[in-house]
Amino acid sequence: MGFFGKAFDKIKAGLAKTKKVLTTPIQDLFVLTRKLDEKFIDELEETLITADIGVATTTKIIEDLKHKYKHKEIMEVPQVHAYLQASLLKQLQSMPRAVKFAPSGPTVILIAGVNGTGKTTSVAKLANWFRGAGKKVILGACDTFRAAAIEQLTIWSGRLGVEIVKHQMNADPAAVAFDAVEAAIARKADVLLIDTAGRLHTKQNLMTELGKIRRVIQKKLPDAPHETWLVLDATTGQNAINQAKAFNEVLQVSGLVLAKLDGTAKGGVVVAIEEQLKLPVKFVGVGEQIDDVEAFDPEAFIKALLDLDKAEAVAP
Ligand SMILES: Nc1nc2c(ncn2[C@@H]2O[C@H](COP(=O)(O)OP(=O)(O)OP(=O)(O)O)[C@@H](O)[C@H]2O)c(=O)[nH]1
Ligand SMILES: [Mg+2]
Repeated sequence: MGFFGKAFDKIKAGLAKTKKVLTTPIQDLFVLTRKLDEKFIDELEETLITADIGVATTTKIIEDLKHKYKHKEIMEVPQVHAYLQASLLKQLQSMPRAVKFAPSGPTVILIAGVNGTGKTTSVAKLANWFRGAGKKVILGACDTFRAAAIEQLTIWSGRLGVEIVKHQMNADPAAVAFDAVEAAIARKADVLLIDTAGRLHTKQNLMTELGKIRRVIQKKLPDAPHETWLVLDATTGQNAINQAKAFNEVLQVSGLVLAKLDGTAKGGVVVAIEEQLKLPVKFVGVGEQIDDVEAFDPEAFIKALLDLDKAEAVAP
């Protein structure tokens, strides 16, 4: 197993790394000495926006809080903290988060996204993650756009000791996908992860090509791809919304991989992205190493976002 052997501990440890990279302004607001008043609520509103929780979610939470404050249902700062925790958790828990595995045969997971968001690295990390969960994994190198892309995934497959299906540069990516599905069936793989070339969501011909990859996969396995994940760069901000809309049109995206969460202090972006896209974040990327991926766990995330370990002292 070598240095990849720790994967399963990682899965069990939950969002340990996410917790380490998350430092949000929300954590600083809840101090013992604060009194609950209009000023506090205004500050909370500002802080939630600053933490990238998003306008829609923030407005909903603040309006509701103001109502509860007015009717004396919430009178102290620790109650606000508990309320905030409960509302955010409720929102995140309403999303279907678990990986949807095929009832039998290989589970095909198609990975897409704009250039440089972290697709290939995420494919490698996910391969390691699924393998840690006892799955037999195979990779499909459908980014045939650059020779370096095929090489990058080949190196990962070698390090991980998982099989890879690839063609030459400039080959039809749909043909590679077809072969990869065939190989996954033949080798009795549990999970096939398909890497695709980065593409600008506004480039119609490239988006059409993605649709073709999907249709060709379906020709071989009618209920595949079982999952289609859009990789978003957590540091991107609002443009992620436009990307997701365009990819969703050609691919019926079933979930998000939010890479580079370690590159932003605004972990709240997970909440905003889900609220706006109505798509679940299934995994988060928290670094460049092979084990820097975590299944997104709302409870652990909220705990980290609101720094609940520290807040225990403040709790009622
Ligand atoms: N800090 C950090 N860096 C990441 C993460 N995921 C990917 N990267 C880095 O982001 C850069 C781009 O990653 P790739 O996986 O090649 O991105 P891609 O989407 O496959 O890129 P294209 O195929 O060119 O579209 C690399 O330098 C990665 O190491 C992450 O979770 N955290
Ligand atoms: Mg790539």
